[in-house]
Formats: sequence, structure tokens, C-alpha cells
Amino acid sequence: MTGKTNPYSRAAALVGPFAGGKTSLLEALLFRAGAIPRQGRIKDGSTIGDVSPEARHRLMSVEPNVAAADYLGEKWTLVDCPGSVEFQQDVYNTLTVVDAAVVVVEPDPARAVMVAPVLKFLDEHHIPHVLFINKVDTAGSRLRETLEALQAVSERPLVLREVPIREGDKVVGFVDLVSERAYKYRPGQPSDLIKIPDALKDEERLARQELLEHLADFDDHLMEELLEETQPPNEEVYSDLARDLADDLIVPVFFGSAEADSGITRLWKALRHEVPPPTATAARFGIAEDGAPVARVFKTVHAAHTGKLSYVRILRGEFTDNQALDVGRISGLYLPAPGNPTKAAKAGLGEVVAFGRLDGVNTGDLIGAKDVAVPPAPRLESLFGLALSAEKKGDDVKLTGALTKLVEEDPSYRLEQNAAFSELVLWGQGEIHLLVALERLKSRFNLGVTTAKPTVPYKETIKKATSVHGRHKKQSGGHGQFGDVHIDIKPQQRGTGFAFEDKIVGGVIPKQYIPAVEEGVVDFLRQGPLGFPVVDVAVALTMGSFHPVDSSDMAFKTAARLAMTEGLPQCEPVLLEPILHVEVSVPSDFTSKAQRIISGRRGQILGYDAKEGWPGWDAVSAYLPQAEMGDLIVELRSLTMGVGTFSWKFDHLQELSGRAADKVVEDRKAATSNG
Ligand SMILES: Nc1nc2c(ncn2[C@@H]2O[C@H](COP(=O)(O)OP(=O)(O)OP(=O)(O)O)[C@@H](O)[C@H]2O)c(=O)[nH]1
Ligand SMILES: [Mg+2]
Repeated sequence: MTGKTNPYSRAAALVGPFAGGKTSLLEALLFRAGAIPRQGRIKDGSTIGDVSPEARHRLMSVEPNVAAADYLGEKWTLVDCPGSVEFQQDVYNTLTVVDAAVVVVEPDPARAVMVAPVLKFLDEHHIPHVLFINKVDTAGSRLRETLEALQAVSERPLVLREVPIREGDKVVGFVDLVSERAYKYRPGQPSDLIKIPDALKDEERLARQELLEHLADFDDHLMEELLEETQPPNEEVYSDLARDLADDLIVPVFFGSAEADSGITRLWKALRHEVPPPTATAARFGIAEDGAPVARVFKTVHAAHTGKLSYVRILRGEFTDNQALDVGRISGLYLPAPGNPTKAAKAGLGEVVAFGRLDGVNTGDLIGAKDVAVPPAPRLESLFGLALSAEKKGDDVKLTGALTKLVEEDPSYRLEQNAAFSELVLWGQGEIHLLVALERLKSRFNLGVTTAKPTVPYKETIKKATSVHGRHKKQSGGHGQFGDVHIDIKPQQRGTGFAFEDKIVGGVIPKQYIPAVEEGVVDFLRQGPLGFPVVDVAVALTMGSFHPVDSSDMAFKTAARLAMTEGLPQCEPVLLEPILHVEVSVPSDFTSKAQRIISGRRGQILGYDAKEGWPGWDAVSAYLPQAEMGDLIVELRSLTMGVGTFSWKFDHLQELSGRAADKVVEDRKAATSNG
């Protein structure tokens, strides 16, 4: 253990499945560091984190809580991330700027699978991380079994750093496996140093040996010592631990209780001694030590008093308030504190701060970097959508503006302007994700909205050909109107779209009016007899006549429309349903359930296979009618402990007939006559 103080501010993210106790752990860490005078509780609504009304009343985090602390003279930023799978975008964005992550889990082996996605992300991006098994104050917590179950979903070896001291079925303290010191928890205070209980000595020895063997896998010198059965000096063990964490070779495992304030000092000390400095994190991104200041945006917030805030981690150099950057001028530099950022004049390497009013800057941007490009965190795909309309007439523009801000804050929302159905659809990660957006619209923008299922983009086509005549003639004082067309309408092969052919000979319709005829046809095809856009038809203009004075573009357009209106119903119009290609990902225990869900939704399973790069997971690929996608994610999650997910893309159109089709057409009629 080196006694050197770290000169730069370090940052750690608290991540893990929902309700594991991350926000409670933030509270405990801040309290132990002396950053807050007392330790609040989730159920009392008194924690530093989760201050937004949306988080408070749900008793869950719905955005990151960013808090600063000094621990033993060193500066830290802790970012407590939401655990719900619907708010994972913030997790991924945050993880791309921190020096390390603390993965907070519950001592329940059955829940280990819920940790798989975040561990996968950490492993893939080589982000140093430790595990904190929380809630060991609950009776019957199963540490060893939990560890085994977690190891099954972690690529990196999990290395236990302490063993529990139990009284009955309760964990009352721990033995640290490096220092070989034993501590007994004291509620609300640092633990008491005690003697290693005799009954635990053998287990402690074995566990320590296991720890050393893990480290020796990456250290030949240590390996020799173990083979020669000499005890390695603690200095060597500590420096191995720090190096292996920094290189993301091992995952050290701690345990404790955020609420009972147990094991918190142990965790703080590990962070202090083992988390790499921001220079290492910058190097991981390929950012050289020298050069112009660089900061990376991991969160954007539109706050009432400050306007747009871009939360950044400074990865090189120093930034000052009012500094002119090529993306704008920093107008307000803030030190983070949940709900209450305070102004500062400048900030240096490693610090997490918010820059005010940088309009051109987005989450994921690397401000100031000309020499490096770091890929942004992946943007999560849309899984659940709702059509929104403002309750108050005239609020539409305001609504679009507010939603644009929400999308900027959380890029896993997506706004779709569906012109064909004059619909505004907000996409997101699930029901709660969308509900939270609606609450934010209300609380922050004073916008009430009504919601509906998004319209499924059905199309229609025809199965038979016909020839029709359309004539538009009006004699109403002055100029008359005259257009006269004969057209052939016939079906085309699926996917070929629309074709128009001019077969006029001998100038029976002058060339200048032909485009107007085509326009009239195209206009009609926007909404066919069943109420949907018509595709895969060919129309040929075969005959017609004109009037030297009364004919006009308008008149020919109308004539064409009339012909189409009469002709299409004779062509056996048929509904076309959009079919998606979906890939459902689940742990293989859930594969057959996932297949049943797909079949239950008129899906056609194409096959399944081991999911690449995800040991123990399957990917089921299938065709699924878009109409059945609506709450697929809700059902999938409820059957897979929340971890099942899917990706989708439009694949093809498929004829839909019978009662299902009739229903779609009726609904469409009702919707268009209302609107
Ligand atoms: N028994 C026990 N309960 C705890 C402990 N830590 C947290 N809890 C409880 O677990 C629940 C979730 O705590 P949070 O701190 O909100 O968990 P979180 O991980 O931040 O939850 P999300 O942000 O929703 O993912 C609350 O009811 C806490 O009171 C603990 O150490 N022991
Ligand atoms: Mg939380």
C-alpha cells in the first residue's frame, strides 16, 4: 500500500440491477466521507440521491445522481446510476467516463443473471470494476453461492477480498484477506478491530490462498513465491491488486450493508488504494497526457434555472467558466450535487462538472479533442412507443420542443414524426421509461398529454386489374373545367412500388397535362379504399380527351382521382401487414418461454442459436407482425427477470385477410372519421 495521495479527482460509478442499494450506498459512502451530516434513507425520502419527484415517489433512481466527496484528503465524484433496465442508457454513458465501477448486487444467487448485462458491458469495454454484495444484514444471505452464480456470468475472475464473520445466520463482521485483520460491524460507526475467530481460521487461510492464486495468474514472481510456499509481502499483494483492477484482469469482491453502514470503510479504502487515476482512464481512450484540455459529456440536463447543462468528466487539462471553446462559450461551470449544483470558477483533470449553455454539444461528445476520437456509448434501440398529443390545443409546438429536450437528456428516447398518420410517437425502453417522460413533461414543462398506441403502418395493395374511365367536367360561368382519362390499373409484384406509364398516342391528351394525371393518381394512393397507403400498383394512361379552353392541370388531376376512386375497389384491395424481423435475446433457461411468447403473438420462429459473445444466452430469430410488438418488451421482461430483450427491423409486407383484416379496416375508419 503506498501512502501517496492521489493528486487528481477520481470518479466511480455505482451500477447494478434495480433496488440493489446503489442510492443507499451512495448515501453511506458520502456519510462516511463526511460529505453529509447524517445518513438518509430511501423509504424516508431523505437521501441525497433521487431528489427528482419522479424518483422520489417511485422509490427508484430514474437518472444518475452525481455527488462529490473528499475521502481522506482525496477528491472523488460518485455517480449513482439507475438500476432499472429501462434507464440503462445513462449507465452506459456514465461508464464511458469513470475510472471504475462498483457493481452493487444482492446476496441472492437467483438474481445473479440480472447482473449479466452490465458485467458484459464492463468486460467488453475493459472498465475496472469491483463487486459489492449489499444487504448482508438480511438474514440468510448466501455469499458463497451468490459469488458462484455471479462468476457464471462474469468473464473476469471474481476474487473474494474478505470472508464473513457470522453469528447465527447473520453477517456481523469480516476478515480482510490481505491484512488478515478481523473487524466487527458497529451500526453507524467504523468497525471494531477484533481477533480472527478460531472457528474461521481455516476458512480464512483457504480463501486467502485462493486470492493469492488468482493474483499469481498475472504475476510470475508471486507465482514463484506461492510454489516455494513463502508468504508474499503485503506490499506486493496490494500493488498486484491495484494493477489487476486497473487492467481489468480481476474483479475484487466486497460485501456489506449500505443501510446498516457495514463494510463501507473497507470499500472506501479499496477504492482509495486501487482505483486508477484519471490519467489512466484518459490513456485507455488513447488521449495523450499533453495537449489541449479535453472533457467528455456523459449527461445532458435542461434545468429550470441554469438552462442546458452538459455534465462532463475532464480527461485532460483544466477548464474555466466563460472559456471560449470551438463549440461555444462555457456559461456557468457547476460542481455537481443532486438537485443543487453550485458555481465554480474552474475545474481540473479528473473532476466531474457541468458546463452551462453549450448548445451545440451532445451527450457522448469529446469536447476539445482534435487528436482522438472515442466511440460514444451505444445508443439503445427503441423498444416501446406511445403516440402523444398535447391535451391543450395549440401546445403541439411546445410539446415537440419539450420532447426534443428529453431526447437530448436521454438518447434512448426517440421521437418519430409519423407524417402518414399525423402522429407524434415517443419511443423508449419500456412503460416506466415513457411514464417518467410524461411526468417530466408535466412537472417541468407544464404539458399535459394524452397517449395512444402508435398506429401500425399497414399498407394495402390490389389483386386484380381493371380499366376505368374518369371524367371531370364543370361548366360554371366563365372558365369551365375539363379533364378526361382512361386508365388501366394492375397489381405489381410485392416490393416493386408504384409505376406510371403514359400510353397516349396522337396527342389526344397534350403532353403538358400528363404529369397532372400522374399526380392525381399518386395523390389518391396515399389513402386507398381500406384507409392505408397503396403500394405495388401499376397505372397506365391509355386514352383521353381534352378541351382547348377548359382543360387544366387541376382538371386532369381531378379526373385521374375520380378514375382511381372508381377503379381501385374493383381490383380486390387487400391489406398488407408490416412484418418485423426480431431477434429476442434471453438467458438459455428462458429460451422456450421466449419462443412461446413469439408464437402467441402470431410470430414465426426462424430458429435459435447461442448468442454470440454471450455465454449462456440464446438469440431467437423470428418474423413478428409489427402490430404484435406493442408490449412485447413488457411481457418478455416479466418472464425473464427483466433481462430478456429484443432488436427489430422492418422486413416485409404480408397479406392480411379475414376477421383480423376487417378489424384493422374498421378501426382505421373510426380513427379517420374522428380525426
Ligand atoms: N436490508 C437492507 N436493505 C437495503 C440496504 N440497502 C438498500 N436497501 C433497501 O433496498 C431498497 C432499494 O434501495 P436503493 O438504494 O434505492 O437501491 P438502488 O440500487 O439505488 O435502486 P434503483 O436506483 O432503483 O436501481 C430500499 O428499500 C432500501 O431501503 C441494505 O444494506 N440492507
Ligand atoms: Mg438508486
